[in-house]
Amino acid sequence: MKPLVLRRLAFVHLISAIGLATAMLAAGCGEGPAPETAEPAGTVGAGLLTPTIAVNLPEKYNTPDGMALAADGTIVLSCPNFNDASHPAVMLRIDKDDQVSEIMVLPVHPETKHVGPLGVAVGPDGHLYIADNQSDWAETPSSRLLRVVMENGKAVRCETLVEGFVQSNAVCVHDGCVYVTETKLKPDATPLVSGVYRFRLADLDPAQPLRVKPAGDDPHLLVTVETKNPDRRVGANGMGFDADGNLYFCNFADAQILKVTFNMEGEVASQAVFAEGQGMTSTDGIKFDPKTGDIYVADFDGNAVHKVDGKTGKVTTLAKNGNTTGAGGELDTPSEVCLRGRRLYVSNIDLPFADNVFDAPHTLSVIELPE
Ligand SMILES: [Ca+2]
Ligand SMILES: [Ca+2]
Ligand SMILES: [Ca+2]
Repeated sequence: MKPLVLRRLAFVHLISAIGLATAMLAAGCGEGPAPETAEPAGTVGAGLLTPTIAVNLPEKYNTPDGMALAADGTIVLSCPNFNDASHPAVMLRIDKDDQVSEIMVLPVHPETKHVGPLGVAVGPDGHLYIADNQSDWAETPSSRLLRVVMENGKAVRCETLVEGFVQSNAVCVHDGCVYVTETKLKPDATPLVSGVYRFRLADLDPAQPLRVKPAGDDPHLLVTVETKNPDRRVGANGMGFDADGNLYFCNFADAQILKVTFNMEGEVASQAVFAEGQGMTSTDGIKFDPKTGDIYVADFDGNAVHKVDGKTGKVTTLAKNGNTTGAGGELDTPSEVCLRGRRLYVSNIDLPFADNVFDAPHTLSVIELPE
């Protein structure tokens, strides 16, 4: 195990590195619905809700991140354990009573000897599709898309489907395809350029993992986006689909959510900023509310959770607090959200970035939403 200080520096590097490279989307970015003002004020205040503890995680699950709701109502949770890597990275299950159990300790990358599960999606096949972020351990693009094959509720093996990402981050499975956000296409380019890949599931073969071409030259690259924030090299991050099949993804450091529409052939028809700022400091993980069509956003830098109106893009801050340990359910650098019924679960990844200190407890918070 590395000394604590070294490990913390490594995490800061990991987070600061969550960025991107060259762009094409710049044009699309400017074509969104014209904002009413330069930046309409979001809504905060009287409506603020108080998160409470959903799960106190043991030390061996010290870095919760990606979450996805499975068909049986359990929440699948990625736990890369960046904060204390003396414990292996693991996929967890949060049952309906908020009890935690292990799905699988993930096998490490054959060369880096590490594995960094971030975003996760549960496919219609019941298997888990996982972004393995290798960027802190590899000199060359080594991040991957993994699949944990599930049979009768049990993990039977972990496969590599795609390799060669710089920083794979979020995963969605939609309409026969798997989508992966790449937070950094060209590691040294300024401004940062990131994007979203799309792969047909039927084209992926674990016996011969697909290797994406570097630097944004791969034909599976669907869209790209530039990140203008000069102080934070973190681009494409959380991702989701609305009920009409439109794709939304986060541009983390510019505190944006972008919307991508498709034509009848499934080609990109438009790309535009759907929501930006309005109280959001960053946009990390997102989930749609199937009941209202609204989007919930984990705001890592803002230590907050927001709701974005799915029709207008107006932002309402649901919860926000200062720098904490996470005790009692207070937000502690939240990176992902997951809605189960009217309970909005929040992963507190607790990476030691800016003023935050990695500290016990290690938690999932929950925000009870109104009916
Ligand atoms: Ca994320
Ligand atoms: Ca904590
Ligand atoms: Ca903390």
